[in-house]
Amino acid sequence: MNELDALVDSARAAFAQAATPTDLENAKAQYLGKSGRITELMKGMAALPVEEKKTRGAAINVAKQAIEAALTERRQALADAELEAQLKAEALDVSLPGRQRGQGGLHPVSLTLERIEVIFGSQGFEVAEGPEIESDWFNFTALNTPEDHPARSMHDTFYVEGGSAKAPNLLRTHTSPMQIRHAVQHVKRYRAALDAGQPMPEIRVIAPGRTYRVDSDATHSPMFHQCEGLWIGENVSFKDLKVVFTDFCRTFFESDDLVLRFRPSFFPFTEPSAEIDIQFQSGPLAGRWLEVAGSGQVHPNVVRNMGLDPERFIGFAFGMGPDRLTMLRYGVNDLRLFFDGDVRFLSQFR
Ligand code: 2NL
Repeated sequence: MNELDALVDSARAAFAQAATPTDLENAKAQYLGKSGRITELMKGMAALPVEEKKTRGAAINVAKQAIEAALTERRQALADAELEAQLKAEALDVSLPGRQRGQGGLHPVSLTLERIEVIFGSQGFEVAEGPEIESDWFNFTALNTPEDHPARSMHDTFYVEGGSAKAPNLLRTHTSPMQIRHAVQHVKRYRAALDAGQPMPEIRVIAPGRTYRVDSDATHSPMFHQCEGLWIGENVSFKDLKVVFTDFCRTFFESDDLVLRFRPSFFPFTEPSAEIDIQFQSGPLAGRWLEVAGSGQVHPNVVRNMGLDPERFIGFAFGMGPDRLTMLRYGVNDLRLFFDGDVRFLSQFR
């Protein structure tokens, strides 16, 4: 093997040995650099006669080009290896299970409130929502509750700061005050027509929401939900209440196999008053009478407090507990589960 071929071989070997781009550039300097082997050979030609210069120069050039080709090839190989290593290090395992995003859902009582709103909505009832901190007037007095009624005592009602002795602020004990507010607004709107003896559109409203009483055990929570209903017109009777409420129960519980019973009762705001019980004729709850609502014909004093003449306007009202309806519908046996905020319980209603 001649000297130049040996030089090319040694350059290839040196490039192959270089493990990094830096090593490779150092190896290149030994052959192609300013004082590298090829450069030295070129300088060595100066003393040669012209004819020899030609052939010698051409041969050195061939060797130089071979070394440059080897360098380019090794550069590419190192770059490929580097890219390969980088891709491997940053590889994503697309077969790994994704990180789970917690899926939310409505609270079971919210689901019940939505159902109630949709069902009564389809019967022409508006939905009225309003303050949870109420005045004594809207919560008790307007509803014909006597000054000495036990519900007004500190043992039953949460009173809050900011009111006066005459008009204390309290946490509403039912949603009826919202119905009074709604009725007063409605009557205001049609005052002129009423005074002219013209008809007024009926008041048909439900008031769902949070309510508060001083009470806490397995079946009572200091915060609970209520949904009241009110229907006032010139020709509204107990029969209408029975039709509306029967339809509500059958739709809510998704069963026509259910009967209603009106049991005489007492509330300050209605006269006469009745508890509404239902009985399933089949299914897991069959045979037991279940109390689902209180109701009655709105007391004349309450009609008057709405700004209406009780000789002309009459109607009925009812109040029910969405928490209890939710327990019945899903078979939940402890009310406190609704308010503990335990996701293991709540996620079952998603
Ligand atoms: C019950 C009892 C009831 C009412 C609520 C009412 C509202 C107005 C006028 C007259 Cl604005 N009455 N509400 C009437 C009877 C019973 O609820 O046991 N609720 C769970």
